[in-house]
Order: sequence, then C-alpha cells, then structure tokens
Amino acid sequence: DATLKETLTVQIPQKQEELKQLKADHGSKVLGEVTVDQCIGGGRGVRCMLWETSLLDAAEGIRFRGYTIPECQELLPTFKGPAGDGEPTPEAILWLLLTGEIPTKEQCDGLTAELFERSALPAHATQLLDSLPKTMHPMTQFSLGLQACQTESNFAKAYSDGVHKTKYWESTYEDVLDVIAKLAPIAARVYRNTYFNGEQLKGDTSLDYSANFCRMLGMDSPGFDELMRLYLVIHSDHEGGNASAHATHLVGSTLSDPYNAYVGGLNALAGPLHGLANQEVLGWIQDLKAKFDAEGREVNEKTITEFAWETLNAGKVIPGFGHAVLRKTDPRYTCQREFAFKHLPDDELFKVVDTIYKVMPGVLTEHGKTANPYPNVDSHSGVLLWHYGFTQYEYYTVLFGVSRAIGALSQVFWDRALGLPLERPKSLTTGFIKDFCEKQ
Ligand code: NMX
Ligand code: MLT
Repeated sequence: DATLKETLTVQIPQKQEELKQLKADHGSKVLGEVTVDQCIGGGRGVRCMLWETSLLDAAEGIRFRGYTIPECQELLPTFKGPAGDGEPTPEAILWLLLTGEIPTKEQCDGLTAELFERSALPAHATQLLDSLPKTMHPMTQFSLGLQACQTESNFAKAYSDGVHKTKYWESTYEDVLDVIAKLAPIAARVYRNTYFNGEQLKGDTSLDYSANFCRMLGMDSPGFDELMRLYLVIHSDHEGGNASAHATHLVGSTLSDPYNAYVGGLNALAGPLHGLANQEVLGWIQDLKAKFDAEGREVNEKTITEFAWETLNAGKVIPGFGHAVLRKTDPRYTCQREFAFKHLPDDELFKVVDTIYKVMPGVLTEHGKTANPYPNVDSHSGVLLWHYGFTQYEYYTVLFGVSRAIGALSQVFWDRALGLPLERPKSLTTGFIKDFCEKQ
C-alpha cells in the first residue's frame, strides 16, 4: 500500500490541474451576492473560501470528503481492524481528509507509527508548560505550548532558506504531521500539570493515537478509548468558515507556518460562542443541578424550562444550542447520543441532557430569536467525558483543539500545495455602505 506522502505526491499535480481548469472554465461565474445584512452580520452564508476537506449542509450536517458520519463509521478502519468493529480512528479520518481516499488498516497503522515518531516536544516547550500557573485556562496553556514548539517548523526554515514556491508543500507536510503528533503530548501535559501536580504519565505506543493519548492523560479503559476516538473524529472538521478553521487558514495564508497558523485557530476555538461552549454546557448543567438540589426540587422538563428562561432573561445564550449554518440537530450530536444509548443508557447526566433536548427547541422557538433551536456538537460531548470520570470541564475545549487540527491543517496542506493566495477580503465603512445604497 502507498504511504500517505506517496499518495499525496501523486494527487498534487492532478489537483493543481483541476483547479487551473476550474478557473479557466468558470473563473468569472457568480457564486452569490452579498447583502448589507451579511456584510454587517459576520458574513453568514457568503461563499468566499475554497475548502476541500469537508462541506456542511444546513439540514444534513457535515460530510467529510463526501462521507457522512455514519458512512465514515461504516467505512473507516478502527483500532481493532476492519471498518465497523468499533469507532474509526483519528488516523483514518486524517488520511481521508488529506487525500479524499479511504485508507486501509495497514495505511492507518503506518500513519500511527509516523505520528509517534514525530511526537517529541522540545525541552524549552515542556519547561514553559511546567512553569505556567495552574490557574491559567487550559486553552491558554495549550496554545502557548504549541506556540513554543514553533521553533521546530520545517516550513519556516525552508522559507528562510529560500525554497521555491512549488516545494512549499513538502515542508508543510512535515509540519502538519508534526503539529498533530505534538498536540497530544502538549494537551496531556497541560492536563497533568493543571490537575495532577505535574505528575506526567507515559503513553503506550503499542496502541493507536487516541489510546496512547488517553494513557498520557491517565485514562485507561477501553470505553474511554472508544469515546476518545469518536470525539477526535467528529470534531476534526466542519468546513472552512467556522472560526477556528478560518483563523488557521487566514494566518496560514500569510505563509506563516502551520504552528503559528494553528495557534490562531486554537485561540478562536477558546471563545464561548465556539469551542468553549462544551465547557459552558457542563457548567450550565452543574448550575442547574446545584440550584434545584438546593431547593429540594427534581431536575425535569419543568425545572429545566424554568432555568432556561432564567438564562435567556439574563441576556445569556443557552450553550450547546444554535448554529451559524445548521438548521437541524447536528449529526455530531446524534452520533454522541447513539454512543450514550449504547454505552451509558442509565447515566444520570445523560438523562438530564436528553431531557434538555426534549424541551430546549421549544423554549428557543418561543424565545423567537435563534435561527436554529436545535443542539450542536457541544451539547453532548461533556456528558460522555464526565461519565468516564473525566470531569475537569474547563479542560474539555483542549480535546476539541487536538481534534480540529486534523481538519484545519489538512486544508493548510492543500492551501500550500495548490498555491492559494493571501486571504484579504474587502471591508467597508458604515458611511461607505450608506452612500453606496442611497445611490442605488
Ligand atoms: N441561546 C440564546 N440565544 C441564541 C442562541 C442560544 N443558544 N443561539 C442564537 N441566539 C441568538 C443570538 O445571540 C442572536 O441574538 P441577537 O440578535 O440578540 O444578537 C439571535 O439569536 C440570532 O442568532 P442566530 O442567527 O441564530 O445565530 P448566529 O449564527 O449569530 O450564532 C451561535 C451562532 C452558535 C454563535 C449561536 O447559536 C450561539 O451563541 N449558541 C450558543 C453557543 C454555542 O453553543 N456555540 C457552539 C457552536 C458550535 N461550536 O462548536 O462551535
Ligand atoms: C464547528 O465545529 O466549528 C462548529 O460547529 C461551528 C461552525 O461550524 O461554525
């Protein structure tokens, strides 16, 4: 079987030719228009970015290189071997996102070994991580840890050595795999420093990327390994416009290297409207339980509805609900719900999450503002982690950050291989928009 690099080496000239042809045939065709509302409103729905690794449909949800989540679960190799025997591995989704092809189990195993070989952290990065205050948010520590590893960038070195632009992809490939490999030990170190007095644990490289990561965290159960695989696969990519992927793409478009680019993505992910929402969801549920436990009242449809209205009336959002693109329940929510039914049907918090799912779309519809009253991925992820005793929810977004690198950096690889330009859309002032519209 071909290695990942061999597969990409064959694909690059074909993709370059395909893009050249697309521009030649259709370069001046119109993909859409931009209204004043869209210009002021965060560019919602504006089609202005090329993103090869995945595409999001408002009703159906995400397709990774054309495959839905259930299709990926059916087709991609698992840790044990053949597709379907457990959850697919992050190595498999990385292969799929980079190449568009379903890898064999052997190809995945080769990639696992390659990632382990690339995972060492420079001493100054571990020293920096160990010196950070334990009170610093785990996402800030995570981002600083990756930033410190930027000294290892092959792309930055190749660029300063004057590499020809047709060869950018080679050092980008090295950096993309190095960053993904290093994120697991950085994330584990942040966890052990913050919650276990800096007592570090060794991984187990006889396992896969996920299980090795779990051992470094201090988690050692087949159930949690499977959850981690599911988690790292489904959070990997969500087309290009989401804030973390977009930030990575934007920073990368300046030819800043993949380390710097993904630090940009992580800092976008750290916001409560984006990745931090999974932490917020667990916090919201804990506050809800604490309130009604103290009042001696049951958590049920009635009390959840009451708490939801308190949140909305206080001018806050309901974390884990709504979406900038989706208009239905997120399939990433649905597959986590299925995982819960399979592995933890009687879990108390899962039942709370399920009751929230029953009432919240009605509450948000009555509230009347939210374009999408249904749950997103963050609504369910925390309760699964909590079930296995992984309860430090301020840390949850770091796991999202380990995963999102797989998609965002796969695209950065193609950005460099296809020679995509600096991203620099046009901005306008209020005065300009007003004058322009009045002259229409
Ligand atoms: N609770 C309360 N209000 C909401 C919610 C919600 N869950 N979702 C949207 N709204 C409000 C929104 O704040 C806005 O109000 P205003 O006009 O006062 O500014 C109004 O409804 C219209 O917003 P939408 O067009 O529905 O949503 P938008 O595309 O602007 O934002 C989110 C999308 C995801 C930022 C928004 O739905 C939200 O804040 N959700 C809660 C946070 C969350 O779960 N984020 C995670 C998203 C997934 N991820 O992993 O990144
Ligand atoms: C994501 O996974 O990035 C979120 O669902 C947000 C988005 O797609 O805008």
